[in-house]
Amino acid sequence: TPSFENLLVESRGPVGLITLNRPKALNALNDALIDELVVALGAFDADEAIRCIVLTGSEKAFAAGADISMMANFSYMDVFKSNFIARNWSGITAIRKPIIAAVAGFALGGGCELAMICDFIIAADNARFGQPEVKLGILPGAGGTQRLPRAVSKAKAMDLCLTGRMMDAAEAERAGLVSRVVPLDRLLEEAIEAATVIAGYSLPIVMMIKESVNRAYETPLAEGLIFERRVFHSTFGTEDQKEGMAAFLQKRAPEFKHR
Ligand code: CO8
Repeated sequence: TPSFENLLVESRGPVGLITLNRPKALNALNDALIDELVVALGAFDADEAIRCIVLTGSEKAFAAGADISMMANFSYMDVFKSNFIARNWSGITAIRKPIIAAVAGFALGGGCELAMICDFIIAADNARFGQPEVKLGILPGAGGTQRLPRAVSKAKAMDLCLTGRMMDAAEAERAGLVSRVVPLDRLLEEAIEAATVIAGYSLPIVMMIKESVNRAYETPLAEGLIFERRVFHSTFGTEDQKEGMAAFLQKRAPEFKHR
């Protein structure tokens, strides 16, 4: 396994666990961290023993955004030429196995955007989400103005992006940004339990579900429904469909072959 400067990487059975680890800067994001994250995610994606991934930060911060000390003196040419932010983020969306974000503390700016790029978010009760870029004289640059309105509503997204205020875990759950809120001391356990449930299913089926739900964001409904039906039909060509249904009828637990 490669060693990382900004991440801790370990496996918990079939679950790959990645912890953002720049504690001095509240896990502020820089290109080096995202580069490492793409490598670590790619390694889990390629590892047959891993079937689901959990991405987390510290108790105080999932990530407090892009590193402001790094950005402060950037010029337009600096950010244009280096394709600042977007350069390496597409490596995250290329991952085919599910990624659960387990968010405690601050998820601000790029940190909120990173959580939203994951497949779903489980939040600790101390989590706080926001897009405070407006306060710095910039706007969100890694999907905040695009993924947030799709995840919540135009009203909530405008409110957060324009005022720069933070929303707490309860508000984030009401708004639909997070799938569940759990006590801080249960966060990692709960995320790993959810990932372990997912890891118990057929991996190709799980990847088809991820791919199909993601189509909902990228295609009109009619196209998405056609995509879903094609993939749905294809599941009947898998051994795992035979096994899943046989196990149900025989009142036993399924033993999926493709995991
Ligand atoms: N960048 C660099 N350093 C940071 C950042 C950051 N985003 N956030 C916190 N830190 C540092 C602080 O400077 C401080 O360092 P030091 O101890 O050396 O003074 C340390 O972390 C602890 O922070 P605080 O003392 O401020 O802790 P508090 O508990 O008082 O406050 C807050 C916590 C509210 C999170 C506060 O630190 C804060 O407001 N941080 C900035 C949040 C912010 O504006 N984030 C958005 C950044 S812009 C952005 O993300 C652009 C998005 C584009 C995507 C790019 C992804 C690569």
